[in-house]
Amino acid sequence: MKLAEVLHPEDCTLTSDGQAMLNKAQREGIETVWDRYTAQSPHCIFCETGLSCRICMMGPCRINPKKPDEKRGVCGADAHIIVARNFLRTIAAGAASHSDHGRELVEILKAVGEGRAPGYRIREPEKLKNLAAEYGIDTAGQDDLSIAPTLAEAMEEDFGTSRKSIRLINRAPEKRLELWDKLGIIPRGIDRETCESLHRTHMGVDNDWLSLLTHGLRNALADGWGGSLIGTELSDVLFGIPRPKSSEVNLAVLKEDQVNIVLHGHNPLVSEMIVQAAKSPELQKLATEQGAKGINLVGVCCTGNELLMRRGIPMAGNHLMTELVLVTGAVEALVVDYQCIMPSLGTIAQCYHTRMYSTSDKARFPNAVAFEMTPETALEKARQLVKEAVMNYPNRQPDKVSIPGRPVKQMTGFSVESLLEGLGGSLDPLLDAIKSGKIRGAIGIVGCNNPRIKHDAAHRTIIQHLIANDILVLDTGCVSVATAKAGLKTLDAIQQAGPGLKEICTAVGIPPVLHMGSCVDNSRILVLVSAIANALGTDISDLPVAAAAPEWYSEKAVTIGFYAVASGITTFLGPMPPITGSDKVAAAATKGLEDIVGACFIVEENPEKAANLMVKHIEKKRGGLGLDSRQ
Ligand code: BF8
Ligand code: SF4
Repeated sequence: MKLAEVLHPEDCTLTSDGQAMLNKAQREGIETVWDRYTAQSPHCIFCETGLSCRICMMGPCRINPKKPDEKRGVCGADAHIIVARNFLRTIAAGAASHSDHGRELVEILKAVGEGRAPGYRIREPEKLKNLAAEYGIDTAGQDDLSIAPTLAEAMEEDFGTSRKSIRLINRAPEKRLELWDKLGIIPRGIDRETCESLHRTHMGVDNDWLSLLTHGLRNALADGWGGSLIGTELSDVLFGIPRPKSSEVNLAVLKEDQVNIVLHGHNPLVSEMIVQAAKSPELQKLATEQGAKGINLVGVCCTGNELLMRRGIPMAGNHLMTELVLVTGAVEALVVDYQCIMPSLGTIAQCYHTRMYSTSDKARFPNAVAFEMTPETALEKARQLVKEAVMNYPNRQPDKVSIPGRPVKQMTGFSVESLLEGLGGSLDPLLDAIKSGKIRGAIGIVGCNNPRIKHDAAHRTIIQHLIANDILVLDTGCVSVATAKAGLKTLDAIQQAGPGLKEICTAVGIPPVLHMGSCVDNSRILVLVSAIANALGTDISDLPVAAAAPEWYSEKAVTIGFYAVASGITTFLGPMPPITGSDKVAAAATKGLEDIVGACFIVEENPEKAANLMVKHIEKKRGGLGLDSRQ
């Protein structure tokens, strides 16, 4: 039987544009992530529970709990050691991804200061100076360009081994810092903790599941308060602090009569240069000469989130829409940097006239043109790339083009700075709303899509339930596309909020779901909750807040979840991480950590049940703070 006969688009995705394109893909014989997911199912139960190990070549091994002689790997590792080692490696991979991204921003900052990066500049001198002050750099009498390399070097030390603690962790509340100090989990260096994770998990090093898990907390903190936070802060310095603006979302942001360039990946370094290049009158004229009405840039995934937050560039879709964007047949160029870019995309591009370009030497893809950009060459290369896209427009095959639906409006651009500005310069109005119970609390809904779960369905169900219960939602990453497509980022959506949240959103003029950016921008949420905890003189774990990743798939999402937990934020997960093979590791992650760091994972795949648990959690935290509680 052909897969298309068993896969029904309406079971795969909640979104109508996604369903339309999945139908088209099936008609045109194009394989998608859902076909491959079905082909791969059922998944290996040993891997799903974390019980397989391929760390060394005495193995690979797997633990079969049902067979007494298969309770240990060849080296003697039991289920708890194997599960904890695998889990720590996942955290290390997520931390490495975010932090390597952050490091590239440090490198650009240095290159800008040294005059080696044409096209880039310091857009937020004030933020640059504030950061320099946090790093103890004396900026008196120095101009921006001389501060930049000094700050970059100080940040480079955060990645290395020469510090006792990464610098920006000092933004955490005093009580949290004391706790981390007591537990010995203050990250010393971003790369150091990740490197140590790989060392500890080599055969014959750390064979204590709790010790492995504890280092996981430290490694995750190095990401959240280190690599990710540096990534966010420097993106703001170089490209601007996001401020509220309106834009649009869904596949209909592609234009039938324009050159469409889709920007995919995570690091704004490349996409920002494409944005600059596409403005060139020369290239616009070239587009007209090729019969197009202009050059249309759209984003997907987190590079898209970065551009949306700062430039209002519309979003074509999230993770599970990335293949379907190409199925429209209307894309001249797909430009990618790194992370979450399916290796299938180049093959799908070849079914149309679309050309896929990879821009990082560390992220190559099948059937993509390698078009490496460096700080020195990025602007010039971006111009060449946009030109190639324009010249590809006449190759479009009109009979293969179909752009479904209509664009949906959305508001975006809620950085901590812009929120504060919107509140009149102080957190007090927000704190008052929480204290009075008009806003019961806030939940950061973050993360991915996963073909295990109907695309965008869990996100939408949970968030509608939360806002109806007067809980303010902050979102980042791929979930933010789901909420925007559902119209939840408009002022009209205020009508779906409970009475208290409705009153506050109306007064401030904000939607009940606030877009805070990409996945590295979850660090913005850390900074915000720390500021709230400091203002209330308490710890993050006491606040009526939570995090949730209802449709997560990636290693980065695990790391984010774990740094949230380590920071005292209870985190609700949809899919269960691969830890159930060890009752000890699973119990610690989903319960025991509560007694150690004041938060843990709560796993619930059913969105209605998960939403109810979140509401209960918020009310319980309110009670703990002596605020009125609806429990
Ligand atoms: O960093 S939400 S699918 S695109 S991992 Fe990836 Fe997940 Fe999307 Fe962004 Ni985050
Ligand atoms: Fe097997 Fe141990 Fe090697 Fe893992 S580290 S593959 S359990 S022998």
